[in-house]
Amino acid sequence: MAALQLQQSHCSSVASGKMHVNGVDLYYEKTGKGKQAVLLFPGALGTTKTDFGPQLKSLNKERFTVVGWDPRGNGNSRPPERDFPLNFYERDAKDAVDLMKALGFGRFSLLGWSDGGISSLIASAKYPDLIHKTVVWGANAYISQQDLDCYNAIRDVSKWSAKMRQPLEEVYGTEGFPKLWEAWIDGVIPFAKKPNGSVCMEFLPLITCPVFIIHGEKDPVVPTFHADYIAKHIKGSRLYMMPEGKHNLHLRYAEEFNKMVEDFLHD
Ligand code: TYC
Repeated sequence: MAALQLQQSHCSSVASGKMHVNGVDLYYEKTGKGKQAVLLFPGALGTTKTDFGPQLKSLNKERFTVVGWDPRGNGNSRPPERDFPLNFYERDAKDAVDLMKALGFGRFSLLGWSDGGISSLIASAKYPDLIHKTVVWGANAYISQQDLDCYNAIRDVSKWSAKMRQPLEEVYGTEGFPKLWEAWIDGVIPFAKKPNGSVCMEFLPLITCPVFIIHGEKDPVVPTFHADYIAKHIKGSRLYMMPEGKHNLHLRYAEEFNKMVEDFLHD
């Protein structure tokens, strides 16, 4: 019993560190000792801590080695200051795979939320030899007028609920967070001027690995037509619309989410 407890506490322990990748020091956390490696890809401004508590805690540690990371400019991967050039999704995608390579993983799966979902899809298209399977939720494929309206409606973070705002205020400060959020909004709006307003449309038909798309039917910030579009343009992908899910469905319905993801990665 004592030995088992020791082993359990050992395999649920989280190691953290920084890796020098593509000219920046990227922060990561690693847990589990399973054969399958999985990278958790946070949303806009997100960090492994703000976005993935229940996944780091409860994904099966025997089957998976789970890595969370803070993309460059986010959370503990500062400096540099976060910026949003038109290639930022592709830059994050490359940083993610190069971090996993630097950590010694030859092949791994991606779990990407929202902006992290977009970059995960791009990584899946660009680095097919490295990506085993991909799960995305709350991701958008392009920017329509409806999306633009939404960006402008949530630009002012003082109108957000405290629950949404506080975790990011803790990371970036009550003055820093609104500025960085505006920078993100100003960074994504120009995608609307690209052909079809594409954020990742052209990458979808290039993806060959198995992809599971999850979307909350009640997601107030990313309309469900994005999930339909993504599913339709990735050959053989699987789509699940979670009836009660909103944008943060993996936090609110963590147990159901984790189970679905584990089953998909296992198949
Ligand atoms: N993509 C954002 C994220 O990564 C979420 C978001 C989507 C915010 C659409 C606003 O209009 C929006 N968390």
